[in-house]
Amino acid sequence: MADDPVDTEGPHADVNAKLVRTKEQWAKDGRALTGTSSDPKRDRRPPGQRITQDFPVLDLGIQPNLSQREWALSVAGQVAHPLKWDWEAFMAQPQVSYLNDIHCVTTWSRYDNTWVGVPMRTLLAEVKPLPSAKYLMVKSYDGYATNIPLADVDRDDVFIAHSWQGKPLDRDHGGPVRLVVPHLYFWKSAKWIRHITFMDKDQPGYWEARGYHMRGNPWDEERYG
Ligand SMILES: Nc1nc2c(c(=O)[nH]1)N[C@H]1C(S)=C(S)[C@@H](COP(=O)(O)O)O[C@H]1N2
Ligand SMILES: [Mo]
Repeated sequence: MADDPVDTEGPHADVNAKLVRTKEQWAKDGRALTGTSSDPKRDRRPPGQRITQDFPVLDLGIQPNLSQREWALSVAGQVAHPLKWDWEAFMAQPQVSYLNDIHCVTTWSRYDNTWVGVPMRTLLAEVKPLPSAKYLMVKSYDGYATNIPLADVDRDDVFIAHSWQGKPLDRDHGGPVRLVVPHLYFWKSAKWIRHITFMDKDQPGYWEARGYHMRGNPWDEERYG
């Protein structure tokens, strides 16, 4: 398709196969599990996490090179009003600043990230999920996908980001546009988002099909399923 900057058949040839195998093995081994659980209200740092100052890049090794003009987000499935936002429509939505911590399943956490983006609740108000909608599948331009319960995005702290630390989001961190779901492990925060499908039944995304947890709450160490 002429409007497809990258292949839509899912990640294949360019995927960093070694990295994928390593992470699958970690899931089998239960790597980094401490066997403890904690309360996010009491413990800022989830069990088994260590703080890093830098911002590591983690993906499948395919980093789509998308201009703002080439990017668009479509939403379909169990919703009353499917939508498609191109860059202009996206930027016409309410713009909100956020401050949060992020927690990667590979054990790094990064505190005090500042972001600007569109609240997920703005998108939900537009599309109006049907009563049958219980889960989302979020799909990206690199072929990545991740599933998230609807209840985990129907929150004030979940948003669709275009800027980080006062600058447009870099390509390697998901620019021009990524999802941010700070209360779940960071693999749920899809970079280069392209499509969201609302579903009645849960289905695994890319990592969830390879041993990662279907929800991914860091304070309960939901690293692997
Ligand atoms: N589209 C896409 N989004 C993705 C990924 C990916 O491979 N492709 N990797 C996930 C994983 S495993 C992590 S830890 C975070 C990393 O985000 P960062 O590279 O900005 O640190 O992105 C998540 N979102
Ligand atoms: Mo990750």
